[in-house]
Amino acid sequence: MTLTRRNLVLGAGAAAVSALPVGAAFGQAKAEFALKYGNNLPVTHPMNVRAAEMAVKINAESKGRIAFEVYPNNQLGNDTDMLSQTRSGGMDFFTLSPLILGTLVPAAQISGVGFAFKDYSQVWAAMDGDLGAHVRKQIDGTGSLFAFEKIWDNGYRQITTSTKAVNTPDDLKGMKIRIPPSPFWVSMFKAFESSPATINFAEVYSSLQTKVVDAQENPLAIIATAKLNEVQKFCSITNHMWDGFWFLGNKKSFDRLPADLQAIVTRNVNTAGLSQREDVRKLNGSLLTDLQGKGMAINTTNAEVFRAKLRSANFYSDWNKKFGPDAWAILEKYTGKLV
Ligand code: X2X
Repeated sequence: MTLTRRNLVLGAGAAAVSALPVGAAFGQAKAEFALKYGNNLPVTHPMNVRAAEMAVKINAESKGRIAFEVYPNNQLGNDTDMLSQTRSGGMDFFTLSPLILGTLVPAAQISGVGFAFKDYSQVWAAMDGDLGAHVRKQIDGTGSLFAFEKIWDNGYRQITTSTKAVNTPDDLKGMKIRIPPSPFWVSMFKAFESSPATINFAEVYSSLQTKVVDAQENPLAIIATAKLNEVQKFCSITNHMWDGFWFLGNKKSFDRLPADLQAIVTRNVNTAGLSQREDVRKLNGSLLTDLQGKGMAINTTNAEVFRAKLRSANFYSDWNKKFGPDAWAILEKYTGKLV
């Protein structure tokens, strides 16, 4: 069977708990190094399309010495489980939002400051520049984890609800909104005077379906690939933060690889990350009509009104203090003055 991106990903869509079928492609004998990578996104999300491709390349370039296995869609557990497994070595790689990583590395949350990055040119200048380097150094400081240089993209986050459109911050007052498990996200949505509930992504669809929460926030690519439009009526374009996915590795596991295999993994993870960024940007830019066609009511908003609300709640000054002046100065080097 000729392996294409499409049948790799779709095949995995039907699979139960099993890795995307990339190893067998080369009829490879038992590999020296079986490497497990897990993530929390649907099989059809660009992250898994590119991850499946990347795994095929790693296995081929290592001449079968590596069996790189991709476990999508929370197959290895929810984010909290997978972070703990990657720290312990139960998993070798894991892609995680800097803000959820903030539960372990508080400094990592700085890339999620609300309305900080005006556009993607600022995002990549910062994340491929000194801000990304600063955060990766903090991740290294955990002693158990490291992050590859090129952060993968999640995109700008939008708010969806089953009850009403969000036109101004006042519409968020008292709203039961799901947010990922992160102190930073709690702080932002408390500043908006909503009632945030921290829930792992694995449980988001069911929490919305059963009305445990009325709202959530995510980039359009996730709203679409996770089919959240089936349980959400309104989609308010707030672009309230940019979010990414650090491609995290277990240090001990990676250090066991010979240098030539480390180089193959590193080059392919970073290259796949750059391709995934382009895919996510294009997909996020193309989904509004698609989601409208599926019945979602879309509205735009004025970012300055939401930014002013955060300012009046001391959100920026509080986090300036928490991250410290040096880190905040690195951020503002790319965004301009935020407070
Ligand atoms: O949990 C979320 O909302 C998600 C999928 O965007 C992240 O992994 C941060």
